[in-house]
Amino acid sequence: MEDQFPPLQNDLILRAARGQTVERPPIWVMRQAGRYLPEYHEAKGGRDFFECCRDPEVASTLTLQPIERFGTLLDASIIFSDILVIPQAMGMVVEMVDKKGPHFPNPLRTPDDGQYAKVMERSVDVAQELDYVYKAITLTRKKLQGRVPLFGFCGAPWTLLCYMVEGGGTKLFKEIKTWIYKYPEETKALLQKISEVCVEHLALQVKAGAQLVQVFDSWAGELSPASFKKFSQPYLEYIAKHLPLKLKELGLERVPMVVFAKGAWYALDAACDMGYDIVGLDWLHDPAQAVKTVGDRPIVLQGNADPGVLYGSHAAITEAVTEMVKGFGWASRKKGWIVNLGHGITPFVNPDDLKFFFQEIHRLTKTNA
Ligand code: 1CP
Repeated sequence: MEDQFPPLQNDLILRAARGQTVERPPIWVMRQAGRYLPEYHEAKGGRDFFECCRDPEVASTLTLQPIERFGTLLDASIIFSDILVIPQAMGMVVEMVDKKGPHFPNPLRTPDDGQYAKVMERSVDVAQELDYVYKAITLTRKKLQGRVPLFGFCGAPWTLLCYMVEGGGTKLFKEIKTWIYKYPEETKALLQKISEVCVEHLALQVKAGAQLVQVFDSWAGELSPASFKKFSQPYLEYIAKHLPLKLKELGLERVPMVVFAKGAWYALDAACDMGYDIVGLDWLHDPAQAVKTVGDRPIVLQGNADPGVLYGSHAAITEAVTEMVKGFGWASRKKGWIVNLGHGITPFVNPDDLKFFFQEIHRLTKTNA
């Protein structure tokens, strides 16, 4: 499988992901392709968002944009797709409304509204439904010419269920809270079903050429510590346990797995034992404290600058980078850290300020070498 692709020239993130000592911390940024880049809007044109995801040529062009722009400052790419392709594969209609975000015309409202039974009973042919993602990955690997490794990803079951039940973004989480506190058993059945699709989707992304994978639990922080244990953690663990088994079944090597449970600061200790290699941190974590929590466990941390610092002055960016380099103990450890923001890069960031962030990481980790 791997021999069909050009040889890798920069394997820094793969070595760091294995916990090896490295010359500098690898860097990538969640949502590094997308709305803050003028070339994204240009390439997307008037096209619908999901139409872009479904066109491997367009999706690979968008994936490569940050790599073309930032060159050797970046150490990984992430396939241009969305977490909501899984609900689509499960038979739900999802539209992307310009400037508003995702919209499900028929969300899951109650266990007996017909839609629930339909989703539960449907057998999902992931390979067929999401074939365009795998085609985009294979094409992107070829176009990358081995410059950097490529991430595949999926949404975590909890986060996906939030969207499937709420019908889009929300501040209140009224519908999903109704589900977990009124219909916990039906909620768990759905989460299990979604988890199985996640495993299949990640495995097929690896088969297509993804070299690492990340599970985005963007709404983990909406759960209490007790409800996180019931409605998110078991399903994150299911994915971490079953993806390697599925890969083995397909005759494929295990790949490094990242879990990013945004807002679930209370679950950091648990996240280190969920079966993932890398634990993503949002910016609410103090890096030094997180390093302490990891202790002797073979876990690599990823993160975690406040994405908002990129709206600030260069002095503020330098200060944030300095604090991170110190907090993750880079000078003395030289391992265990993948640089990222604490969440996706936000619209309206000037790409030159992101470039400055990258340059400062390179400069300040070299100084300490
Ligand atoms: O470089 C990349 O990372 C691009 C690939 C990518 C990824 C990893 C996209 C493209 N989306 C995602 C993940 C994703 N999608 C997440 C998890 C990461 C996170 O928390 O930021 C989530 C929650 C979504 C759902 C989603 N898709 C939203 C959020 C809505 C809300 O509830 O706040 C939005 C706005 C989208 C659309 C989307 N997905 C990706 C892009 C570039 C866009 C913007 C589309 C556009 O307006 O042009």
